[in-house]
Amino acid sequence: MGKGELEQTLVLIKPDAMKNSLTGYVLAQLSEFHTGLCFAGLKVVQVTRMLAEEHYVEHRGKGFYSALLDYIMGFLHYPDEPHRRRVVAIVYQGVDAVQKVRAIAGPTNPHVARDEKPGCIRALGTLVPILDENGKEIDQRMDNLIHASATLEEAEREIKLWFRPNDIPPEMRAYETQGSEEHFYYKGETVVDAYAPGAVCILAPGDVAWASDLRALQTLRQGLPAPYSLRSIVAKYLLNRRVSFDW
Ligand code: 3AN
Repeated sequence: MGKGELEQTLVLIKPDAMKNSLTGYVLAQLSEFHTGLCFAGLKVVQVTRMLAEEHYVEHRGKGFYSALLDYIMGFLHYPDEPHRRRVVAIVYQGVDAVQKVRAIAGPTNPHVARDEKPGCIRALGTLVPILDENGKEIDQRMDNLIHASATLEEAEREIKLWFRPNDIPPEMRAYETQGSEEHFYYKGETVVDAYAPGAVCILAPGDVAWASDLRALQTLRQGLPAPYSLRSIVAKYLLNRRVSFDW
């Protein structure tokens, strides 16, 4: 899909929006009536550390990175209610989906959003100081209610990071898929083809995968470098699974 044509984009309704009961408001702002966009996929996700780290990989090492992970994992808005730590992840589809959603979301910084684009979703967000161990402010966290893919390339990376093909109806999948003919297990930061204690089955014969994931898994299993990290591929397969590993 080229620019301006039928596109897909990822939206996350983040824990601050959930906590303030703004889910319905966000969905209404992005409704097909207002935007011409429609759902291709939608799910409730308890965000693992692995997924958070992969989603925000470009911010690794920045002063606000650790707070950003805690924020998207829901620790900051639901410190005592682990069962409420979740986000709503949505794939929207339509003409110019990336730019349409970015425009309605507004600027990243909620204060800038209020100044420059009153009425946008992020104008309802807030800034929270990040303090060091002595209570000195070292950075700011931006609680800006929703995530929206910034570019078409980012949208593809992010949709493949959060969604398996089977989360999206076949007719609405934007990226090449392929059936797996083998087992792939995740074990201790590696991918293997046979079960061993502690291994988690990622793909089995007959399962449908993103073709780019399958190619990367085959390469990684041989111990060769792949264009995508193993964690960026397996994170979505570990979502919402009640198992005893700390992902
Ligand atoms: P956007 O979400 O507008 O695409 P990104 O991708 O640059 O912006 O940043 C992702 C998230 O990281 C933002 N939503 C915000 O919560 C946080 N963030 C980005 N830049 C900063 C910053 N300079 N200070 C604090 N938090 C930031």
